[in-house]
Amino acid sequence: MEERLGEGASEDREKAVLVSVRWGETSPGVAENSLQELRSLAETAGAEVVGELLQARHKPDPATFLGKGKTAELGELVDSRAADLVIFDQDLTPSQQRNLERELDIKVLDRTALILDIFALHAHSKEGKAQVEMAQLRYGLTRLTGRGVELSRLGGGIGTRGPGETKLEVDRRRINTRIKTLDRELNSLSRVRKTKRKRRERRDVSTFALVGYTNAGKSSLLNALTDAGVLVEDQLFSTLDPITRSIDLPGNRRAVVTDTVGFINHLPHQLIEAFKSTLEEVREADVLMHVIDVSSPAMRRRIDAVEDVLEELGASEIPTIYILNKCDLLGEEGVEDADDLPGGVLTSTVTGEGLARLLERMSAIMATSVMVSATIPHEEGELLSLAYRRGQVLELHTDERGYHVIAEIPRELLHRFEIFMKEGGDGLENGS
Ligand SMILES: Nc1nc2c(ncn2[C@@H]2O[C@H](COP(=O)(O)OP(=O)(O)OP(=O)(O)O)[C@@H](O)[C@H]2O)c(=O)[nH]1
Ligand SMILES: [Mg+2]
Repeated sequence: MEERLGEGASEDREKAVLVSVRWGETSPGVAENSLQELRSLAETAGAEVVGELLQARHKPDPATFLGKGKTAELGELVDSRAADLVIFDQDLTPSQQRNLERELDIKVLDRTALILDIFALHAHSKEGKAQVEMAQLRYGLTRLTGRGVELSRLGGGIGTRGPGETKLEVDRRRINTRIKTLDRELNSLSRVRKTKRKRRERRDVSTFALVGYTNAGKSSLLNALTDAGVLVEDQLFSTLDPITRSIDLPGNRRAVVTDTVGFINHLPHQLIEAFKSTLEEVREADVLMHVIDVSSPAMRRRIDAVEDVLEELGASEIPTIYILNKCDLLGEEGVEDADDLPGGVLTSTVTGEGLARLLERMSAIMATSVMVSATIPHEEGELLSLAYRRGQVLELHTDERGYHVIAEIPRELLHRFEIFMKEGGDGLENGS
């Protein structure tokens, strides 16, 4: 499968022309970065980039996204470079995509379709494949109008068509049936994952989840810290299936670290939705390790993009260690704004710099405890047992409102208790 990743002879690879539109307020630097990212995405998907077109506009043309003149120019570029497809950096509406395909007589993809394609290429596990298919179907469903020909091969077989139905309705029904099947499959796979996680929780191990922009070095870091032997590649979205390894930390502490799928600017919503079981590993982690490529000029925007996704996952309250990775690529001047990132640790998985400090930091986070006073509703009894297992319960009484508890818990668990704590915040820091 990996042969498709740009290694084949160049004539086997699809030739792509990239198009990006710079909106009024976007700076040229940001637009160039974005186009460069699209280039990596296209190459990761196995395409050869044979041309690029950038247009500045105030708003997209409702029919063809680009203006008339630019569309004609694009047509000429496609012809002169003998391109096989055009990839837009922005998302197109189904009708813009259709109009462009008709006008240019060529396959037109948008950024979301391209990212979905890479995910499809990199999905190996049963769960990964099912999640990608789910995202693709959801994406396809919104573009079904008039494009039934391509989508019809996704569904069941002859004999599903009822009298008087149009092809479109049949396609829609097939897709919905398949989505339902996948949903069931994913739910049962997600239960397996949950059981594994519960078993870990019962063993009282803290869980750290690596998060970050794609290609930041998350898998490299897991390998460097634990000899995990995870595939590391200079391409986007190498890792899709989460992998968990245990780790010994200074001070005789044990924890587990999970490496999971990377994020990107405008991570397609269908993917976040479909990968919810994989991304649970992030949401349920005690501590996040946000890996940042400090050598990237787009570092700030990438941090924001990652934080947006974390927010969407409901994971933004989880304590976070910022890891400024690839510091071996920095010049003398270092990173200017590293100080704004609380607890940032500079690391390099190439030279090993900072790794010992990172382990210390992880251990220190586990050693800090806080006092909480909370009223935990009866149906959240799990939380009470968590306080018993991982902390020390100092006072407990029960009434119809729930369990009134005063406990000393590891700081990393505070966010789980916070919503049940009384106003005025009684999370007092103890320890280091
Ligand atoms: N120079 C340098 N390169 C690094 C460092 N860490 C990782 N890399 C390189 O960065 C690329 C991406 O590394 P990965 O570990 O696959 O990144 P990832 O965050 O897991 O990426 P995805 O799984 O694709 O989201 C690889 O080519 C690594 O060799 C580092 O500290 N310094
Ligand atoms: Mg990875």
